[in-house]
Amino acid sequence: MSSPLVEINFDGIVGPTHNYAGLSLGNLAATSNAGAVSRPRAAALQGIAKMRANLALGLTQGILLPHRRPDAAWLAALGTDPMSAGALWPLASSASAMWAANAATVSPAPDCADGRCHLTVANLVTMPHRSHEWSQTLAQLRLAFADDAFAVHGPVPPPFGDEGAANHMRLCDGHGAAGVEVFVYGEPGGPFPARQHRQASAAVMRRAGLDPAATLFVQQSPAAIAAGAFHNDVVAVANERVLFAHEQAFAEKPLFFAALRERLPSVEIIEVPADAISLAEAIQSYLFNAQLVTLPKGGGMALILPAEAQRVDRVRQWLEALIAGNGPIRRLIPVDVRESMANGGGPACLRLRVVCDPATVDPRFLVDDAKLDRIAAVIARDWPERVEPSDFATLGAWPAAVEARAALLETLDLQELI
Ligand code: SUG
Repeated sequence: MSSPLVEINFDGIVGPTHNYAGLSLGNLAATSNAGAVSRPRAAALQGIAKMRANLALGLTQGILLPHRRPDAAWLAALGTDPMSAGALWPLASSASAMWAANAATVSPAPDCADGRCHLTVANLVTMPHRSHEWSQTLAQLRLAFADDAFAVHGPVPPPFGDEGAANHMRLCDGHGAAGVEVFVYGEPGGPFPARQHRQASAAVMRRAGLDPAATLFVQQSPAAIAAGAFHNDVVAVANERVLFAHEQAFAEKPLFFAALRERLPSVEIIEVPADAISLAEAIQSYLFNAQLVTLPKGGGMALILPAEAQRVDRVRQWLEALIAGNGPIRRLIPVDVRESMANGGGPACLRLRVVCDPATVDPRFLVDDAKLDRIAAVIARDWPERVEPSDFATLGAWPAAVEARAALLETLDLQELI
C-alpha cells in the first residue's frame, strides 16, 4: 500500500495591514524598503496566484490565516492600546505572520519516536514585531492539526530564539520515509542578529522525539548572515534527497556534507559556487528562497522561484544550465510575490510544509480553486489598496483592517479565530 503521507504547503494569506516599516535588522530588502507604500490587496492576491500555480501542478495546498492586527492584547500587556501606542504601533500592526515558514518547525511522523507529526510553534523572540505572533499561530495550529496524528507544541522558552522551518531542512528518500533532519543555527558576533539559536533547535528536537543519530546541527556561515541571509532558507532549500544550496551557506561545510552523505547515501547536493553566483547575487535574486517540490506522477522536481531571480543575468544563466543538465530539477516556475519580496519574503518564506495524510487536517485549512475564488473575492473587496507609512499615526485601531480579516474568517467558517 502506498503511504498516505504527502507534503502540503500551507501558505500564509497576506493580511490587510501589510506594510513596510523597516523592522528587521539584517533583512536587507525590509530595511531598504522602509517607508515605501505597500499594496495589501495586490500582496494577498499575489499569494493566491502562487497557491493556484501549486494546485495546477497537482500539489495539495493549505492556508494559514492573517492575525488580529494591530495586536491590542499585546499592546495591553505593554500598558498601552492602538490609539496611543506611538512607536509600538508598527510593531503591533505588521502582517508578518504571512511568512508561514516562520510559523513552526515540523517533524513528520516517520521521524518521530511516537509516530506522530510534531509541530513546534516558533517563538520569534529576536524581532519585537514578530515576538507576539506565536500565540495566534498556536491557536491556528491547534485547530488545523487537532487530529491524534499530530502533536502541537508551544514555543521554546526565551531567550532561545527559534524561527521555525526557515532554519530546518529534511532530507529523505521520499516524504513518507524516515528522514535526516537538519537544524541550521547562527552564532552571535556578526553585524546582524543570529535569529536561530542552537539551544532552541535542540529543544525542538528533544520535544519532537527525533532520533539524535538522524539529526544534524549545522552552523550557518557568519558570512551568509552578514550578507543578509537572516534565515537559512535565503541560501538553501531541500526536498526529499536533494539539497540545493549556495557554496557559502554553511560553516564547516565538509563535515556537514560528509555527515549527511553517511546518513542518506542517496543524497544529491546541488551546490552553487560563489564564483558563479556571489552571496550578494544570491540574496539580491532570492534564488534559493524557492519552493523545491516533487511533481506528482514521476515528473521530477520543480523549483518555484521568485520572478526576480531570473532577472539577474548570472542567476538566469546558471538556472538555464541547471535545467539543461540531466539533474533532478526539471522545471522552473517563476511566481510574482513582489509585495512580500520587498519585505524579504520570497515564495519559500510564504509557506509551511507539513508532511501528513490530508484526511487528518481540518478541511477548513485546505483549499481548492473554488475556495481560493471565495478568498480572493473578500480580498478584492475588503483589503486596502495602498497603505502609506504617513497613515500610521492616524490608523489607530484600524477598524477597516479588523473587519476585513473578520470577513475572511467568516467566509472560511473560522469564526473562532476572530
Ligand atoms: O522576519 N520580514 C520578515 C521576512 C521573513 C522571511 N521569512 C523567511 N525567510 N522564511 C522577517 O525579517 C519585515 C517587516 C517590516 O519591516 O515591515 C519582516 O518582518
